[in-house]
Amino acid sequence: MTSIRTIPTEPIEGQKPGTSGLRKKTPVFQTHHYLENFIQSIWNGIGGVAGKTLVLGGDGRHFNSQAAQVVLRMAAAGGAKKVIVGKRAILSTPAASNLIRKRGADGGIILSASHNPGGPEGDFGVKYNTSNGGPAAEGVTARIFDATKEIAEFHIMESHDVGLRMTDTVTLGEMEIEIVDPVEDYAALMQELFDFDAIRTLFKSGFRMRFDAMHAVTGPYAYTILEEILGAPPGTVINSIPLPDFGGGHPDPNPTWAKTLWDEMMTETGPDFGAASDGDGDRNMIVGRQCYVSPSDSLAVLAANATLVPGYKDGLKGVARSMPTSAAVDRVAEKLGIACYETPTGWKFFGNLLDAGRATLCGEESFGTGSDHVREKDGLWAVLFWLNVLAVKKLSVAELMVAHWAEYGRNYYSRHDYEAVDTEAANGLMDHVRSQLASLPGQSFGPLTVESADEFAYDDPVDGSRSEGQGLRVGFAGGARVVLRLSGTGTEGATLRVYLERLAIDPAGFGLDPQAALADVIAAAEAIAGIKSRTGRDAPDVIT
Ligand code: VG1
Ligand code: CO
Repeated sequence: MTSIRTIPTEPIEGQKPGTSGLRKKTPVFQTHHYLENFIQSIWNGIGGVAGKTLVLGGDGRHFNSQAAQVVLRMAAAGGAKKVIVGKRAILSTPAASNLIRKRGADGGIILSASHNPGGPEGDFGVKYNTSNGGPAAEGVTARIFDATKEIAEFHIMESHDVGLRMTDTVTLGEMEIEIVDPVEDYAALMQELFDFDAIRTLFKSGFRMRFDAMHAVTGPYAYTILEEILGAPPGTVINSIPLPDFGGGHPDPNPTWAKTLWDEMMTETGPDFGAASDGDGDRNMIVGRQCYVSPSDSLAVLAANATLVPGYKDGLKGVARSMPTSAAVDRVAEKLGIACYETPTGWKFFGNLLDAGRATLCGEESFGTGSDHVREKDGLWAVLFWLNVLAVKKLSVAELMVAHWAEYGRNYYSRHDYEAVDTEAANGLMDHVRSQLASLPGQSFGPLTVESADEFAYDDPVDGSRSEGQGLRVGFAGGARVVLRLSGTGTEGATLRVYLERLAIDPAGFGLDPQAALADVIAAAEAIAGIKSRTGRDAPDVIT
């Protein structure tokens, strides 16, 4: 027997969705009615779920299974018609986006805190995606946030846990639950986009690859696609078993957190190609033998070579990058004669451009790359795109990069993160820079002269909505730039992100280490923002 219960509750402070859904420490999500309150607020914010079809899945982190049961019970209580859920409540973020689109669902819930560590003391998160498969736009998250402030009760079905271990179709009350294989539809989509025969031939020729799944959700996806379907040698995919605490690691694919992979790739005898993905499978790091590819450069390379790949053979409608991402892709777009959009940080801002057919490829400096095949960034997609390009070009990653820079110039780029900074100190630093914006143009810092300085605001060209306060940017003559913003995904204090960029046109200067190449830009950022004294830190916590 199942019955619906209505339980009185009160608003909980701070349930404000950030860059990518609501992220909090796992124990916070586990406090009494915390998750229930937020799920009910989502239902209330989107006008209820009665008669709707939803997709549900998560990255498998601690509390994933319990949270999925709560969502199922609350969807049933809200009168949802159907929920399509990944087996064991697992779905990578891009796979969830694909399922929403493919099945024409009204939306979906993704249980993940992405690249943030998991486990009982780690982070948990809930994200709502709309019917286009993408993260809810700011208007929707604002309504959800409003609902969290007004909530007075929530509705939940009383029932036993729904068995999610096998693919099957079951019911919960009146609601149908279809349990699907998390990998199948996604793998089929990848086969439509990429030349699997060419990649198979590449592996047969002795090409060696290492994919670090970081004990996160991409393990089963990468194993099935790379080793089973494409014939990559056994052992190509490492750390492929998803674990609730990601093996105690930090499932963030960058040189700091994917260090084992990094060290192997930096040796002379390392594999030809290395890649890693994050907790929920939407990020990617690309690294060749002794050759790191910055995410901004990766986007530019994919754009420049897109027509080599079956899914993009007819060319790109346009490209889009988040504001702090380097201008490397702008230079490619210019040459291709296509539009290049600059959006605020966060994948939700790409949705309208993709839906309207204005952009085909999108990317962020934070290891996110994707296209109009789904409405999320997609880690494994980027890896397959690279493999397809390498299989056609028959070049090493290093050779490809050198050829790319020779043609377009090199945008040296780095991001310096200062984590868990005192919130007041971080806000003070931002205010300090904000107060200088008007007077900066014309001032010189070492060899760099400020050309422009502003606080980024975005007017969406499709729906006309405006998003303000999206980062402080200082542009210097000759294409150098400093951007400062505070993270919207952290769960402890504030995280200050300092984005640094400089353009080099002369190939003689291409071989520098980015930190050395950016020394003047780093010094200018310090002079303008007083980072060391204001954060009390001598150096960034993470450099990417
Ligand atoms: C970070 C990145 C941003 C990305 C977001 C979600 O946001 O900078 O580019 O879209 O994470 O990525 P913030 O506000 O902390 O800078 V994921 O893979 O965590 O969904
Ligand atoms: Co992610």
